[in-house]
Amino acid sequence: MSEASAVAEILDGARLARKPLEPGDFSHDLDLAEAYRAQHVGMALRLQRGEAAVGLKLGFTSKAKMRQMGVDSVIAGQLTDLMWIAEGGTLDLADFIHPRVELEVAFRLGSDVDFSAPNCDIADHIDAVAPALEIIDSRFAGFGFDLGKVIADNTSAAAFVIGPWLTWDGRNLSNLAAELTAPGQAVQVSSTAAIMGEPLRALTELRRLARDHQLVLRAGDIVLAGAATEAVALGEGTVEGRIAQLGRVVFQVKRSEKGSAL
Ligand code: OOG
Ligand code: MG
Repeated sequence: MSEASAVAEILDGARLARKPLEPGDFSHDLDLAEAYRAQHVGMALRLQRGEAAVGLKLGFTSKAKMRQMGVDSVIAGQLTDLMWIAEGGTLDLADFIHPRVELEVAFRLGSDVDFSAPNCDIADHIDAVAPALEIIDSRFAGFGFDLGKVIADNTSAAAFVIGPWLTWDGRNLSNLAAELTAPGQAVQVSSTAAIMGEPLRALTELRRLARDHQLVLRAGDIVLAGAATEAVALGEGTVEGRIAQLGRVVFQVKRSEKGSAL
C-alpha cells in the first residue's frame, strides 16, 4: 500500500470512529505533495461510499486562523454533499470528535474552471455569493497538526452551512463587518478584510493550489474562502453568522445518544 493510501485509511478510520489520533498513533511525516495525494485518496474513499464532490475550501487565509493554529501557508480541502447541512438545519455533536465553527464567505460557480488556461481566473466563474459557516473537526487530538497532517486530513473539513445565495454582481467584499455568535462563546467580531484583505484574493491562492495538486472546480461547485474569525468550540444551541450586505446564516446544534451515519 502506498503511503498516501495508508495515511488516508488511518484518517478515514478516525473520522468514522469519531476517535482522534494521538501523537503516537500517527508517525507519517508528509511533504505537501504527499499530503495532497493522501487527501485525494481520502476523497476517493468517500466517493466510493456514494458521496458527491460539491466544491473546495481554503484554510488559513486569515492571520487570525494562522495565529490560532500556528501555521503560515494557505491550504485547500474538498467538500462533499454529506458535509452540507441545510440552512437552519441541525448538527448532531455525536457525529463529530471536537467540532469548531468559523464564519466564512462562500462563492458558487456558474461554469467549469479550466485550470490549464493561462488566463484562468476563478472569479470569472462566480455566479453567487453567500455568508457561510464551516464546521471543522481535526482527526488529530487537540487539533495538533503540522501542514502535512492537516492537508492529508482534508483541512479538518467536517460540515458546512450556506446562507441565502445572492446573485453575483462583482461587488466589493473587501471590508464587510462579520460577526459569529455561538452558544457559550464570546461573540467573534471581524471583517471580510481578515480574509487576505478581500475574499476574492483567496481565489488566486486556490488557482495555484489547484494547479499544483490537481484539484477541480465544476459548474455549480462551491468555494469556501476561509475563516474571517477564529474558530470556536461548538456546544448545544443556535449558531449564527452575519456578514454586512450578505446577510445571515444559522444552524442548530444538539447532541443525540448515537449520531447518524456520516
Ligand atoms: C484547519 C482548517 C482551516 C480555515 O478556514 O482557515 C480552515 C483547521 O484549523 O483545523 O478551514
Ligand atoms: Mg474554514
